[in-house]
Amino acid sequence: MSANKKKRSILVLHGPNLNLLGMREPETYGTETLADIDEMLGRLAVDLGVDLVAEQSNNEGDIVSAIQSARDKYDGILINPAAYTHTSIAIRDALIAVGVPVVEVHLSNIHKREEFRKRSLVADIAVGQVTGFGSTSYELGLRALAGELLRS
Ligand code: CA2
Repeated sequence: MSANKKKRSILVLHGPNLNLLGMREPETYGTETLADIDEMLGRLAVDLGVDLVAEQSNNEGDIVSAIQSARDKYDGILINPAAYTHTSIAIRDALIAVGVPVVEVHLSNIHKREEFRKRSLVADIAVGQVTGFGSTSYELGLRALAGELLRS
């Protein structure tokens, strides 16, 4: 690492009900638990040379606060807003306000499910969206975000 390149840090945010992963609806969301996904991301972060902190909340306000607090602490956000993807102007506004690159991920393919899941309030303000690959969506999203940050 050259002297003027500091290590990049990434905040991973998981939205409501993702704490139930691996316990219900495996046909839609797979059999891995959230802890499994966070462990995988932690290992990948080491390989990619980035710092990573992961948080989950079932509460919209807590997610907004976590995004706001990222301002001086993190260089990018990897987020699965879960159901708030489709409804939360507050999360969208917080992501815009914090101004760091955002990558949106989903376990299921939101474009081939119910109509209401096809609209994301995050997609057009994100660097990109990875959807439909199970936990691999998170892996691909982290690789993409780390690549984006390490190039800048
Ligand atoms: O596919 C995704 O990652 C979603 O963000 C998951 C959300 C859903 O509302 C989005 O439309 C797509 C739901 C997360 C709920 O997770 C559960 C996990 C296990 C059992 C029940 C729910």
